[in-house]
Amino acid sequence: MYWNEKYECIEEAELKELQLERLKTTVKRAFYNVPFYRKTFQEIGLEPSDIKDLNDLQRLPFTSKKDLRDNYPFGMFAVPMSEIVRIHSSSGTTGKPTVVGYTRHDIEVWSELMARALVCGGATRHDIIQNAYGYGLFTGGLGVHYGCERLGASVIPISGGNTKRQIMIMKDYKSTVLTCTPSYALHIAETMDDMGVDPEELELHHGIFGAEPWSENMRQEIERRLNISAVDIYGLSEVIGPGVGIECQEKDGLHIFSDHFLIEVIDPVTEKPVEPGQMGELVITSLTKEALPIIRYRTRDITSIIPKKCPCGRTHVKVQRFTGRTDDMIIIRGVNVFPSQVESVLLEMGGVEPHYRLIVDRKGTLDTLEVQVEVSEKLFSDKVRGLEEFERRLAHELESTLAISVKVTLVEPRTIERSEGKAVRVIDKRKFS
Ligand code: DLL
Repeated sequence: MYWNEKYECIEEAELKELQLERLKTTVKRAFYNVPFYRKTFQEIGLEPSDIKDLNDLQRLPFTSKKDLRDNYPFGMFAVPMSEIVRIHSSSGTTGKPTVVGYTRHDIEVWSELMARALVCGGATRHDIIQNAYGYGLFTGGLGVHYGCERLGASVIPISGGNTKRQIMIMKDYKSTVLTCTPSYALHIAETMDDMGVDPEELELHHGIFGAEPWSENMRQEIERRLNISAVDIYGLSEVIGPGVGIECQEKDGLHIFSDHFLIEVIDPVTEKPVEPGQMGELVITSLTKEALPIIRYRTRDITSIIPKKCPCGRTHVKVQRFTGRTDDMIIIRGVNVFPSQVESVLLEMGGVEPHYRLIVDRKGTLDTLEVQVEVSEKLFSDKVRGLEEFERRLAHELESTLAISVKVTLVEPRTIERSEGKAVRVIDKRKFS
């Protein structure tokens, strides 16, 4: 089922034409209204009229998070403040946050994209959607909320946190769709267990989870524990918020809404495009945004283009689920490690809970990686000998996947902090020494 079949299933030639026309408008808007863009274009001698076909995208300069920070708070806006009807900001933990703005039309486009995303993810106007993404400066809460209203579903604007109340409301209001981060979905499932609530008794049937990386194994775990079907939704404040892309019912990669965003996947070092199917950094150009046109934004998110038609009928380009970000990739003795790789191995093994933490440190000149993971209640009650053996097996599995030595520490159930939003998986002590 589609929300907007005309655009979601648009024919390739027609899509390209639309993209080109919109790219030209966006480039003009940026050049004439944002001093930052005018300066970076002029530095390379580029005029908006030089954009003649879609390949010319590659002549445009990149935009980075630093550029947004340098123009803090409103320097990247292409419209006067009187045209701005909403302000959000990114959840960045280091340095100044990045601030983003929306015109009334931007909010309309965003609501339309989120309505599309919800339908693509399995929701209909008959659903009762419990929206447990945080409301506030974070784009998750309000972004999903407006999409639910556009769709005509009943949205419960519960926001994140207060987990027992979430479950009570889920039961009493008969919520059918849950939207939140995957780590919070898992926390809800665990709390349900504690409260003796059986997911079979609930009406919940779909989950739309994103805002952080999660593995295929984690999907299966959440689906099993909540007795639902779960899809992955992607987005980022700098580009619009949630609703840049989402999985369809095929659950095999995320469609990026190509009538509103142009994507490239580049090698982060050479900055050249990689072949379809090859991993690289996702770069996004907005095609319809008024307040904050964004040109070739370096997302730092790692994925690859799936060079196949999707059986769902949507023609928009698909990307692989995200393995992480170039900046949450940890380099240990020269080897690149993503928390999501660790997650996959842990869940594959069984006997542990999907609550884990990576502690990176340096002993002398040598980097060390410790993986702390909670054991299941059952395993924990086994003899210590059994646990030691299990620790060794886990370390062995991790070492063969990551190709570095790993110390595994099994910790008691419920000792790793739970998240109500984005989970923090890595503690890198090297940065503080
Ligand atoms: O996280 C927007 C969002 C809200 C997306 C709700 C999905 C659902 P930011 O706080 O600006 O915006 O963070 C954006 O989060 O660059 C990725 O690194 C990460 N991220 C978002 N979705 C996914 C996902 C929102 N599905 C940053 N898989 C992005 C992996 C994701 N990482």
